[in-house]
Amino acid sequence: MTTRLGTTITKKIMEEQRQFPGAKGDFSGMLYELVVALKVIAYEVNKAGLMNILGQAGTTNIQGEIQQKLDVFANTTIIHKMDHTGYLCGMASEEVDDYIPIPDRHPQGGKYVLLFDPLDGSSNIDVNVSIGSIFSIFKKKSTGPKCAAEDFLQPGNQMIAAGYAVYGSSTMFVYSTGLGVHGFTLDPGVGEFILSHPNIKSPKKGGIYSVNEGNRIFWDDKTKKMVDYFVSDDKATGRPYSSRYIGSLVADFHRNLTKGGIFMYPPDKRSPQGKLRLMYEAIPLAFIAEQAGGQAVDATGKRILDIVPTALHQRTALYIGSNDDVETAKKFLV
Ligand code: AHM
Ligand code: MG
Repeated sequence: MTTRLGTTITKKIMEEQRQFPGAKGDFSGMLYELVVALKVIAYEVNKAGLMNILGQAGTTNIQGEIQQKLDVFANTTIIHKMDHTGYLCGMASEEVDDYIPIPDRHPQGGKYVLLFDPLDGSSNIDVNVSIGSIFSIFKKKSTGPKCAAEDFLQPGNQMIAAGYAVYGSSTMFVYSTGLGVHGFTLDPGVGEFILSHPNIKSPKKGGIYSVNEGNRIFWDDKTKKMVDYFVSDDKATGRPYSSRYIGSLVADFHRNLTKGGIFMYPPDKRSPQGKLRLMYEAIPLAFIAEQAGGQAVDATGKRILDIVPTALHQRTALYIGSNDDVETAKKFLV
């Protein structure tokens, strides 16, 4: 009997490595280690209802939010899986106040920096709604074996890879190294991610808008007009759009990436800088969006990938998705 498993993630990572002349395999090794960490998290998320792991851990993170137990688990899993590989000089996590140093086991120090949101959409953990993990990878810029602040505070246009996992009706892993966007589905039988969505391209224009309309009373007029535009009636431009909002950025983004549409988290009176984090959420997803033919901008219409970060936990407004829909949003912003 012959079996055909399809393209595994390992094979795809190795294939892509060959596109980078001179690559020695460090990046591939690091990415594969990260994939293993995400599989461990997926496994834990999928049995969360069976374990005494749901509910709050009783601690708060730097943003003052209550951390869920699975947040803590996901954060620890990624740190412990990645800190001994020798590939990284440092990490930064949405759940950790400062940079995460790497133990002094490798005298040369690693040449990459990993930033991640270990479990995005944490308000959805307890209610069996899709959540995910988001990451981005930069090359170390500073000299010397240790990481410096400048290695973490790089604009998104310097990023070498980004991606996410969605723990939903199936577990998916989506990533880009700048050679298009590729999506894999976890085959739980063999425990391997199999290429299911090669070279994802987002529809140029979609029919979905995603925003938390419960915040409307806190929006400025620009935002109200923009959202009113998407819900007003005009057959020629495919309006009104459908509203879809899960409340897990990674899942909302993934749906809009494949179906077409726009996700918005505008600034409002309560979060004048926006709610989402530039380094852990906006930048990596902006990289994926652009690689799939879409766009991502902030409240001034500026390209997210061109924002030079000044703080690790900086927040930003975010308008992200299909090219034409973000172009429409920009008309209201600038
Ligand atoms: P988290 O990283 O703590 O889960 O917070 C970010 C989440 C995003 O996933 C989601 O888009 C947003 O917060 C939802 O916020 P709101 O509940 O204000 O609509
Ligand atoms: Mg998040």
